[in-house]
Amino acid sequence: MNEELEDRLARVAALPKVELHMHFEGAAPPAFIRGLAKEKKVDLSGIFAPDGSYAYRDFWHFLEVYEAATSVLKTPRDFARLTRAILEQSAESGVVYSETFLSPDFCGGGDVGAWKEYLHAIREEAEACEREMGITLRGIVTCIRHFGPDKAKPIARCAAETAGDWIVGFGMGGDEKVGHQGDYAWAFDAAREAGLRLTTHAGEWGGAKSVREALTQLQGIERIGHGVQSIDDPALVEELAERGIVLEVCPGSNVTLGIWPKVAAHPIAKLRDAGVKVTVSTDDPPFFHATMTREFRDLSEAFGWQEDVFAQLNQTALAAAFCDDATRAEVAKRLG
Ligand code: ES4
Ligand code: ZN
Repeated sequence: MNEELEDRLARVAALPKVELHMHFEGAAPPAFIRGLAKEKKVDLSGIFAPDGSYAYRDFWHFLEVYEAATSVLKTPRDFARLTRAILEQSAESGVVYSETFLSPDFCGGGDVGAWKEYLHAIREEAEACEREMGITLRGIVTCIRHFGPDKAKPIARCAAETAGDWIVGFGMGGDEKVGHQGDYAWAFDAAREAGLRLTTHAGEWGGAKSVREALTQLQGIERIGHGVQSIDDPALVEELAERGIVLEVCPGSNVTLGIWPKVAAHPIAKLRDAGVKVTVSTDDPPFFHATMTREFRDLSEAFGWQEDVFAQLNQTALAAAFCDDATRAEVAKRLG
């Protein structure tokens, strides 16, 4: 690698970063989950590769391994410990603001009282980390699509009951090929009426048509998780740009799961050139061997992007963050 490129990648890697799309349990370091499994005497050996990383065959198997890993996260205290492990990991990548998807399914099974206890523990630890490390965390309550619309209703109730300055959004993850976005309209409506901002996973696996579905079958969607398959529908790309819909793009995740063979073939640059508001995130960092530093470096190497492009990506992400404006102003100071 020539010296000029190395210098550029080092400068890009050192930038502060804003991240909007990270699944909380999916960010759990494998050593952390292994440690909890040992403490609780649960045999999770089947989900780890010989080198200690998570092992899975494809996206659908990943969702199974993910659920197995979360099975050792039982108490609010476990989630508080996880909060610290995740924020240490993100802070190491220079992340100064992070929005994370939290699933009450894994925090009391959708019971509002239990969810409030888990949330209290997570928030308290996050605020301690903010004081120590200068990283701000906010939560987006997330229902899981393949659990079905009936399971999404109590999750939306959990979201509505805790909507405020920390739980700032509602979203949906899970298997995009199950059902339709509109099947979950009740949950999204309840969340929106409680003042929450909305994002949903589409256009990672379900094609451009799944992005259209998100925009037509749900009201008030401001951001799309992934959304990158929109590239196959030029009229949709134009619409996204015109409406200012923000894409939470996770290039490393997409490449690891084989949607594109390498970052240089990823459509993020084309989407950006077409005027779509793109942002960059890690999705489930240890599962995909992703870090925000690596995302920035790989994009710079693949597309020749200089620091100004990454500064712009950060500004787009901060403007699209669901936090209040006082928080946004605080984070803006950290971006310099
Ligand atoms: C996901 Cl439900 C869920 N969890 C973690 N990562 C995901 N990607 C898409 N859905
Ligand atoms: Zn995701």
